[in-house]
Amino acid sequence: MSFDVKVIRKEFPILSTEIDGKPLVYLDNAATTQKPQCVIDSLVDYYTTCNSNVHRGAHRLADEATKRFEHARDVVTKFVNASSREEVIWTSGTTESINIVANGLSQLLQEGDEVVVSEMEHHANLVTWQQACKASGANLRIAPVNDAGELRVDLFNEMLNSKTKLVALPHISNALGTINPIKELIKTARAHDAWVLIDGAQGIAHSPVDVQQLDCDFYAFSAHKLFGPTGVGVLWGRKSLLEKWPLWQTGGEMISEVSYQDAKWNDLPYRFEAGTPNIAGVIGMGTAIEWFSQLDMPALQAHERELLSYAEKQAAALEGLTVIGAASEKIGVLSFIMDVGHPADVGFLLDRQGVAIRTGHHCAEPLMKRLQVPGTARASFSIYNTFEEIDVLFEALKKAKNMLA
Ligand code: C6P
Repeated sequence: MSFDVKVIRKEFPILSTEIDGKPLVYLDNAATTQKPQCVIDSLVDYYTTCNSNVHRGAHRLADEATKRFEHARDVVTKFVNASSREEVIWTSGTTESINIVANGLSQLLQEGDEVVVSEMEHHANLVTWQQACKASGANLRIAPVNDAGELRVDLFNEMLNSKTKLVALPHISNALGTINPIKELIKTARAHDAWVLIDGAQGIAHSPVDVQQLDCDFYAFSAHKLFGPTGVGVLWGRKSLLEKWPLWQTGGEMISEVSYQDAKWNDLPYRFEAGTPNIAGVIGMGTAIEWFSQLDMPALQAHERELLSYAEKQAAALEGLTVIGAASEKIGVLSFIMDVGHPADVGFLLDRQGVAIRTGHHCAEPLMKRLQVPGTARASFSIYNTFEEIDVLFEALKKAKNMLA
């Protein structure tokens, strides 16, 4: 299989947008990726041809909607190599996926138990556990990172003990791009009989994920960072654990029998899927993953690595720019500060030149404090970005620098 960035770009209509007459240079892919035409078409097609509720109707449209909806579950099952489709729970995204686990955990934790996270967490994988620990009297322990933004694996290992109930770590840091050695970390955690949740919001689009091989207990991700729609995502969980995990929401679909006084719960995966789901979103996610799966993953990874090293070379040559996050294993994320101005000013001036990046703490405020920066400007690359776009980024940064100086 081969990989041609020009061919890929043609599939994304938004990439031919202009901003104030300049071609859009979209470098905010860690926030959300753009959508290929086939994903947009699948949403339109669902609403145009078979809009209906799933699992309920006694009619043709409901059958077709249910068929497409459940097909998407099979697509995800294969994509992450889950051992059964019952392990794939639809959620509104990574945040809800983590909340389902944290809400259950808060009922299972006892005073003195420990939950371990890291200093590089997105708030979704931090505040959730803070709340679970507060509700139960458990202790939240934070594994440190070094100045390059890499997890201190030695200190993480020392932190685990017989009180560790759950370890929750990001596959890849959103703010810095650091790729964590999750296979090794999961192995250590499981040796202590701790459950492991991997926040896969960034990991899912940048490396193959095989949950059986990883041997974690939960893996959470969103469709929108994987070329799919917003408002939908997945909680993958080990079946034996999900079967006994405390309920999340109650209502329709998650029940098997109801009386005025009581109810019995449905089987997996529906047990965690109360109410009408995001049907179009789920179908669109399935299409996105089918589209992504036929690409050449090693070639995509090589392209992203080349984009990063090309950008890093230009960053090193631009006086006054400091890269934040120098992990040896990184995805295409260039987080930086400039000595002439605040990241927000840099972002504003880049936008005037058609370059879209994200600025601020990237929902990782404690990490910014740990690294002693007010926030960063973050350019994050995806499979459709080009070397020419990186040239435009650095031309725009030079102009921004002159304007701010
Ligand atoms: N990071 C970013 O710009 P949701 O919003 O539920 O789809 O994903 C939350 C989330 C959790 N963990 C990590 C590592 C993430 O990167 C994100 C989302 C975006 O970095 C938006 S804040």
